[in-house]
Amino acid sequence: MKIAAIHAREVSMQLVAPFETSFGVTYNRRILLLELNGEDGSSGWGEVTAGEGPFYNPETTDTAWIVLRDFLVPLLLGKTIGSAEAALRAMEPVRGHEMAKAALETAVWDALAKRQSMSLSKLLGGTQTEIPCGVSLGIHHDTGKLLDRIGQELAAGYQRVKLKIKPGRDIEVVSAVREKYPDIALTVDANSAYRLADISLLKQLDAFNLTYIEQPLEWNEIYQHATLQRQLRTPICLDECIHNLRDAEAAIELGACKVINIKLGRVSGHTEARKIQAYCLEHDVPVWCGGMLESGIGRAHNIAMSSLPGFVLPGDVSASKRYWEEDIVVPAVDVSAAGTILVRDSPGIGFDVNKKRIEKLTVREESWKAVQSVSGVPVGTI
Ligand code: OSB
Ligand code: MG
Repeated sequence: MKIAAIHAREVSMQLVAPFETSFGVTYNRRILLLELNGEDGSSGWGEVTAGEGPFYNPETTDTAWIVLRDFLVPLLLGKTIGSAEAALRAMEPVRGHEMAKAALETAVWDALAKRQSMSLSKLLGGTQTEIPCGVSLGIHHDTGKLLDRIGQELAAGYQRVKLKIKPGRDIEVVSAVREKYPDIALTVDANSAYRLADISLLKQLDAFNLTYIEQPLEWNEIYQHATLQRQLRTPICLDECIHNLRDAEAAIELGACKVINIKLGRVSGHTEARKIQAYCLEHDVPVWCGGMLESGIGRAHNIAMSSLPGFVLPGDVSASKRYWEEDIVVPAVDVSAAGTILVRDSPGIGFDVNKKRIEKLTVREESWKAVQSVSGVPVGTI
């Protein structure tokens, strides 16, 4: 496929409810969407999952825009690529900026799948037709309201509840939730809010039969997680620390975690995600798909990835209506009463992109086109 054009749009999407983590509160998402066009008429969609500020990882909506426009798009435009892996390789000169790369890499996958009239799940090698879903609940300052909210999510069918925690909103909150819901699958996510010196507090979490504790220590610190894991009964699940297969190998070999959260943006797309998934499957390490408050496009990519073998734990991929009044894909992502999402078998990401809705939400856009060629000779070289 020859990449003829890439169209970038920033959409502004208000969350139905604010989402609070240990690093801040999000009210409104600024999401970059990429539409990639092949010269043969094929097209694919990708989403930049970076936050508005550099607080989850170093990327932001704005850094992704600049890195895409000035460095990544020029590396792909006009190139003929046979696979998404080749697109990822072409972007290798740029260090980091995984979320910017992932938007392009996942758009290439969508386009390649659509070109073959094949679902993305099938092209990736997915084997599950339904994926298990959990919810990620932001920090609540009123524990009573949190308990009610959990009741609603469980009634909707969700199979696991993840609580965001931070110093001052941790042990007491988890204890109250465990008391009211003694048997549910429960996890916590600290988003790097603790340090090894907090070990006595973190050890108290062992009392609550949590499936795992997600990313307790620094975002780029694998070694200290190994030190911590040796002193905890509860498995550690790494999120922020894992950017590629090498990080996953290091973490597992060091004993820094027993579970891995795979996020497409954080690992630069499906190619690297699959490598991590295959490695974890071989080493009996359960994985699950994390979320970044995505629009329907990112969510659709997450669903396809979650259909791969080894995604055995419920992910953070949940229904569109938990985030948006109206999503940008049709149909909206829906969760069954059993707490599952059906994997789509229509071509590519399997959802229709609602361009009218996107246009309404767009706050800036830019197109980049490959230099036209005349009888196969690039204009620039004539
Ligand atoms: O750590 O998993 C995380 C949201 C924003 C940034 C980081 C994280 C999250 C979530 C929400 O937990 C997952 C979702 O519902 O999309
Ligand atoms: Mg997390």
